[in-house]
Amino acid sequence: MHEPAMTHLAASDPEIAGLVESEAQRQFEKIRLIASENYVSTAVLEASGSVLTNKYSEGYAGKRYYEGQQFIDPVETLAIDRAKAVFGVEHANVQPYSGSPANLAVYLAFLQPGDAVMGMGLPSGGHLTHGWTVSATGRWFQGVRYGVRQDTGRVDLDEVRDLALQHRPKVIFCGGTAIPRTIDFPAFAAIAGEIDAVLVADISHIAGLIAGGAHPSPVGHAPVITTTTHKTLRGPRGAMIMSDAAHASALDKAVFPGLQGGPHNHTTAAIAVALREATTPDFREYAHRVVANAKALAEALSARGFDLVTGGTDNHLILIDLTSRGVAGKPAAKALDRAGIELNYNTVPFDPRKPFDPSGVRLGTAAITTRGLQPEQMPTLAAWIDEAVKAAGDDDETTISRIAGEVRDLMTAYPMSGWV
Ligand code: DSN
Repeated sequence: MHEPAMTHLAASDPEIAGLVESEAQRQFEKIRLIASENYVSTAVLEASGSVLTNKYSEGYAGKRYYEGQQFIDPVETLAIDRAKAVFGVEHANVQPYSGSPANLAVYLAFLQPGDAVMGMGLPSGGHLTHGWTVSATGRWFQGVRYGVRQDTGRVDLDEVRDLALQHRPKVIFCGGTAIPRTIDFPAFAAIAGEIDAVLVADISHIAGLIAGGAHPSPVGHAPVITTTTHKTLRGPRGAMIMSDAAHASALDKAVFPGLQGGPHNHTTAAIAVALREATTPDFREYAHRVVANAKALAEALSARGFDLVTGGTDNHLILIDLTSRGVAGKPAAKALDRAGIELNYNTVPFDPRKPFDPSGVRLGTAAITTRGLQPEQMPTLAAWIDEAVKAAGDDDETTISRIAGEVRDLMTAYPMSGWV
C-alpha cells in the first residue's frame, strides 16, 4: 500500500485514493525503463505533500510580495545553497515549475523575438524547447537545428560550428532528451565563444549523473545550465537554472516576474531534500551503477541483435532502432508495457516514420537502479525485451502474459519508496 498512508484521502475521495493506490502498485510491479522517470525517496514524497503547498511567496528570499515568509525563505535558501554546493555553481534559481519554463526563462533573459537560437533538432535527440518547429521557441524565434552524423549517430561538431558561424545565434543549447553519449561541453563552449553566444547546457537527463560524478560537468564551460529535478537527480517534478554570477540577475528576473507567479514551495522543499540526498556516498554509488546497468543492458541487447543508435551508451539512456526487427516502436512499446516493461516509443535519427509512430524505443536505467537492480540482471531484461518484441510481431499474447508474470515476480522482491 501507498506510503505515507492516505487514510484521509481514502475517506474523503475514495475514487482518487483508489487510482493513486493502483498507480503505486503499478510502479512497484513493473520494470520502469522510461529514461526520464525515477522513484523519489519517502522523504522527498513527504516534503512534496506538505503544507508548504498552502503558501504564496512571489519574489525571492528577503524580497517577497506576501507576508508570512519566516519559514519559506529558509527553505528556498537551503535549496539554493545545496544546488550551488552539489553542482559547484555561483548562482541557482530553484523556482521554475518544470524544464520547459526553465528553458523559456533563458529566452526571456537573453533573446528578443525573431533572434536566432541553436539547439539539437528534436528527431536527433534534442528537446522541443531548444527551438523546434512546433514549440513557441521555434515559432517566435529563428530555430537553427544541428543533428547527428548518419554513420555514427553522434553530434557532428563540424556541422554545429558551420551552422553557428552562418547563423550567429545568440544562444546555443547543448543537451537533449535522447542522447546516449557524453556531451562534449568544452567543444560546444569553444564554438559559442567564437560567436559570443551564451552556451546553455540543458542537463535535465544527466543531472544526477553529474552530481554523482558519473558524467563530466558543464560548469566552467556553459555559463548557464538548466535542468529538471526529477530524472536521474531523483527529486520531485521541478526544475532549476544555474549560472555564473554575471547572468544571475537576468535569469532571476526572467523567472519572476518575467514568466511565473508564486513558486511551488512544497516542490522547492522536496528539491532541497533531493539535493541533500545527492551529496551522500550512496548517491555517488547510485549514479555510477545507473551507468553500469545501462552499459550492461546495451551490451546484452546488442548481443541479441538489436541496433542501438551510436552502438551503445555512456550514460543512463539507450535508443533502439527497431527497423531491422520488422516491428515499429509504438506496437513494440505497447507489447512491452503489457509484458510489464514500461518504456516509450521514440524517433531515431533520420527516422522515415512519423513521431507518433516512429521506428524506435528509448530506455533508461535510472529507475531500475533506484530499485536495486544490478548489471548481472541486465541479460535477463534484454531476453524479456527480445521475446516481447518478437511476440509483438507475432501477436503472441501468451508469451507476453508469461513475461508479465516473471517481471512481477522479480520486481516485487525489490522495495520501492512510497510502497509498503
Ligand atoms: N519528457 C521529457 C523526456 O521524457 O525526456 C522531456 O521533456
